[in-house]
Amino acid sequence: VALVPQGGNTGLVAGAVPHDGAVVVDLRALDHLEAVDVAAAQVTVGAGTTLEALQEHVAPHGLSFGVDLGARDSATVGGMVATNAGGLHVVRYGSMRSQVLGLEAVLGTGEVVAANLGGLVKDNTGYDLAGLICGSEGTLGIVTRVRLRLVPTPEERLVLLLGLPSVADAVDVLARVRARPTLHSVELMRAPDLALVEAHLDRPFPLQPLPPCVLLVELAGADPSPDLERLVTELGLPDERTAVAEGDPAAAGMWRWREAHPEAAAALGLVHKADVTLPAGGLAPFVGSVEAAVEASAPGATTLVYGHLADGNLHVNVVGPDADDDRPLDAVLELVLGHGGSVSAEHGIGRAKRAWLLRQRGEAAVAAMRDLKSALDPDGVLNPGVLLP
Ligand code: S2G
Ligand code: ZN
Repeated sequence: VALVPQGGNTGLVAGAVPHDGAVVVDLRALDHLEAVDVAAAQVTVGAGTTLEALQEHVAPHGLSFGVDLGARDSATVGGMVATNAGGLHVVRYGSMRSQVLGLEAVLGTGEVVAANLGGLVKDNTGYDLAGLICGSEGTLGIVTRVRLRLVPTPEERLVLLLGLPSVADAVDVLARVRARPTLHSVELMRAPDLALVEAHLDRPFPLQPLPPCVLLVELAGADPSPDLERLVTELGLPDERTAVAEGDPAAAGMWRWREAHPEAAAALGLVHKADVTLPAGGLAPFVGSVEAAVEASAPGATTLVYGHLADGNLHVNVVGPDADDDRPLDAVLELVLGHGGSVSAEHGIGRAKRAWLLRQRGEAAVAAMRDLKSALDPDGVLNPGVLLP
């Protein structure tokens, strides 16, 4: 019987949708939280633990989890491992694969495999099964427990908004921002999309008039203010083009502008989502041509472009085309491949992007993936129809 593992069901590429009589394996009951290993700054949790529950469990120990994302109240750790989730702090801590020290999973054969659940930071004994299962989207094994790396909670957070004339300017600023040791996030927003968010939140953005391009930069650590001052001085932006928030409540207020982008798109109608990566040199040209690429096949569509600029990861949200009209997103993904980018940065392949895997990875790599699949799931019961074309 085909099995479809599900955690919080917050996936964005139809990677956990049952078809043809498949049985959904709901993992949310596996939500136990083991004691935090403070000395090692690690913890083992059940796959069904929500990201929010994990964050609350480790916070009293002065520890945080390196991956954070908007769906934290329902996304589960197991699902985040299965999709190798990225989120808001990849530039500082990496994606889920960088937080996973070990895991337990049930393979398609029914075998229960434990890979370094003890969390040894160095265990160079054979293939990295945890790393392989991370990002396999439930097609090689069902994750049941995960051993995670934790990070010291930064004492102070500063969130800076930088109003810039263009995406090219924002990409130029990246090098200076990356140089700051307290850097935790760099998110791109654009004026037309911020105007939609202003309408959605029914309040004005802190920088007025809306700059063509805005970078949200989070600096966090023991004392991030020298980094902030140095960055603002180096950039030499006029005061009216910068805004700073200090401390959690004010920082959350600034983040609300970025996290409300998908909501503002959804408020307009059905959203066709592309989650893409561009090489640094391709970011500005891509943003400069993506709306025309959409317009060609979907006149009058609304296209939002925002995301994790330091990771080269942009979210393209298109509203307007019918649910079954893939032409606009196909045009976006062709443009991405034309720039040497990736058709999926952090959301995974699921069912939605399966047709693009061969284009992205090539015959030999996909053949190797099939070999791995047939070894670990010989009967093809794990999430059939997902990831592999
Ligand atoms: C983001 C998740 C939200 C979405 O905003 O960073 O990865 O719906 C996305 O695309
Ligand atoms: Zn994202």
